[in-house]
Amino acid sequence: MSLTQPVFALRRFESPSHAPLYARVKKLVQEAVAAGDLKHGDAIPGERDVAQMLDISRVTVRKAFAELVAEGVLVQRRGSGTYVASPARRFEQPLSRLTSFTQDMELRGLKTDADWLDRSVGLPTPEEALKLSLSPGEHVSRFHRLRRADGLPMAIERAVIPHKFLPNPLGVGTSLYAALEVRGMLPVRALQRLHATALNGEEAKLLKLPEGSPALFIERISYLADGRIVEFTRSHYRGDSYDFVAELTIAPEVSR
Ligand code: 16G
Repeated sequence: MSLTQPVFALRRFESPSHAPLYARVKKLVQEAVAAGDLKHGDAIPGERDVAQMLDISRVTVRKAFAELVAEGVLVQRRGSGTYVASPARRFEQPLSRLTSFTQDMELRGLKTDADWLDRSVGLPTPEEALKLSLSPGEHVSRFHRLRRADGLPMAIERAVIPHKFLPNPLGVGTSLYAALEVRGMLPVRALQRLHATALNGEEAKLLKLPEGSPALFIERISYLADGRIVEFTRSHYRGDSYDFVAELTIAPEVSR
C-alpha cells in the first residue's frame, strides 16, 4: 500500500460539479500537492487502486494521470510507477557574462542533453537576414533544440548562424559555441534582450508544462571581435527556473 493512499481514500469529491470526472481527479491531485499532502517524490497508488478508492473507472484515472504527467505534476517511471514530480530547480544566471548553455550547466555540475528539432541549412527569413546583416542570397545554418539539464527540459533554443561561419550543421555536437570555437568563430560580445511571455501549446508540450505557463523569451545577437554578427538566437526559457541577475553600478553623473 502506498503512503499516499490516504489522500485518495479520505478525499471526497466536493459538492456536485459540472466538470468532467477526470478533471476533478486532476484537481484533487493538484490540490493535494499544493497543500503538501502529496510531497515531491511520493509514490502515487496504481490506477486500479485509485479508481476503486474514488469509485470511478480506470479510464478516467488514466486520462487524469496522463494529463498530470504531460503538465509535469507527476512523473511515470517505467516499471516502477507514478510519482509526484520534483519542483523545478532555480538557477541564478548572471546577465553580464557571455557563456554557453553547456558552460553554464557544467559550472553547476549538471549534465546537459538536447533533442534536435532542426539542424539544417537554408535561406534566412527576412527577420534573420536583417538581424544577421546578411547579403542577399546568403544561407544560414539552423540549430533548433530542446535543451535539458540533468534530464529536466529547460529551454527551447532556435539559433541561426551565417552559413559561412558554420557550414556543416551536422558536425555540431553538444555545444554550438564549442563548434564555433573550433572554427575560430567564438563570439566575444553579445546583445541580449528578454521579455516575459506565455508558452503556446507546442512549446508547453516540449517543456512539459501546462499551456500558458510563464516563460522568458530571450533574443541574443552575438559578435566576433571584428564586429561581424555570428549568431542570432531566440529562446524560450521556463519561467520557474531562472533568475537573471545583473550587477548595477551607479551612473557617474548621479554619484557626483
Ligand atoms: C546559450 C545562449 C545561446 C547560445 C547557447 C550556446 C542564452 C539566452 N542563450 O543558451 O544564445 O547559442 O548558449 O550553447 O543564454 P551551447 O554552446 O551549449 O550549444
